[in-house]
Amino acid sequence: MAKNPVVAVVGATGAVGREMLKTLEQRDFPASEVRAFASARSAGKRVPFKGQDLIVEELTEDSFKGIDLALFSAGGGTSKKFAPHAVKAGCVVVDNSSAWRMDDEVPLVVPEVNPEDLNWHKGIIANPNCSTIQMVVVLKPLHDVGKIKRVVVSTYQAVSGTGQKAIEELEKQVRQIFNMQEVEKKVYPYQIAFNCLPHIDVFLDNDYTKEEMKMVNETQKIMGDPNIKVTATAVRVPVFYGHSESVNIETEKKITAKEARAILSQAPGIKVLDNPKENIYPLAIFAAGEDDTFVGRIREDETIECGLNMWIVADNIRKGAALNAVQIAELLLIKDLVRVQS
Ligand code: 25A
Ligand code: L14
Repeated sequence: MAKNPVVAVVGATGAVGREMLKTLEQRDFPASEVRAFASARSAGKRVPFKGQDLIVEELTEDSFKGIDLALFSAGGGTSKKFAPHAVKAGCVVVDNSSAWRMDDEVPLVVPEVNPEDLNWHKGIIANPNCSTIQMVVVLKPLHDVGKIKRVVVSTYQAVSGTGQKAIEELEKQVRQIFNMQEVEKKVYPYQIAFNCLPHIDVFLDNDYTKEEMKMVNETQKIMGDPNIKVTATAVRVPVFYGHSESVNIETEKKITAKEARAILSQAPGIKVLDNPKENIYPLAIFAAGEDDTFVGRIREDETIECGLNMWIVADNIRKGAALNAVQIAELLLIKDLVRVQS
């Protein structure tokens, strides 16, 4: 039996980093030690882990000595700069930022969809974008049966995706509005309270946002099929936790709504909540804090021969980020793909 790895959480003071620590604890991840890193700003702060506090250390190029496995969620810049140093020190990196996702040398993994891609990792494994993760968990079992040709998705994304400061902004704006004060905007270009913003991440030359193009490119890479056409509209809504998505798919072979419900109820990581007569359908308030991806409102698209509509909801900080990263780490250990150094 191999020894347990020393694990680092990089960005441990952030919304995702804290959830990573919580998830490692809840799943009793077999670490011999867990260490917390963030920027100099947070060094010396405490973050809770297993009933105690970890003292946050400043991340430097030399931090990775003696660390076997690092979970990064400190933004793309930090990942670009520090992940190569981690790999040089013999550490395996599971990276939650967008920095390495489309790199041909880096597997992009959702454990329910493409666990086999972990086998060719060269030190870095990328964790996909939150909106993409919950969508592919549902698309994969349907693709296996009916071969998906095209996906049209609109997202309704929670503010927690942007981090703690955005959670605070929504809270504050709601209070300001009820007190008839002027609304302060720091994180988003417009008021998010009682509003919807068709704008997530930066705009690109093709007038799509980067978030929308992540859904296109990452879906093809994870599903291992460049022929799946995806078009996306990503929208920020005034919800704290849980992304919702309206997803329309066109398949080669017809799948009825009834068949889709049966296929999805057998699939890993999915809970079907679909009983319209009883008002049962997925909601962000049900998904918050849960591990499963919820799917419902499954209907045949009556405008085409082989099409389905559905509503997919998951906790963006858990399955969309921290949980998926920890599941990847668990699989790396099971597959013996981490070298435990001491
Ligand atoms: O580039 P990307 O990939 O698009 O990612 C951008 C951001 O999106 C989040 C994550 O934010 C990331 O920073 N994110 C990424 N993937 C996500 C996903 N799938 C995702 N969110 C949801 N789903 P976050 O808030 O979760 O985490 C930020 C953490 O990163 C630490 N960090 C930043 N730079 C670092 C670093 N750690 C090491 N080295 C660096 N160079 C950051 O720690 C946090 O833990 P921190 O010490 O910088 O900040 C701790 C606290 O300080 C406050 N604060 C933040 N910025 C400032 C500030 N205070 C003063 N001035 C500031 N400029 C915050 O309150 C924070 O809690
Ligand atoms: O992982 O909601 O690429 O603002 C970047 C922005 C995740 C969420 C990523 C947001 C994200 C995000």
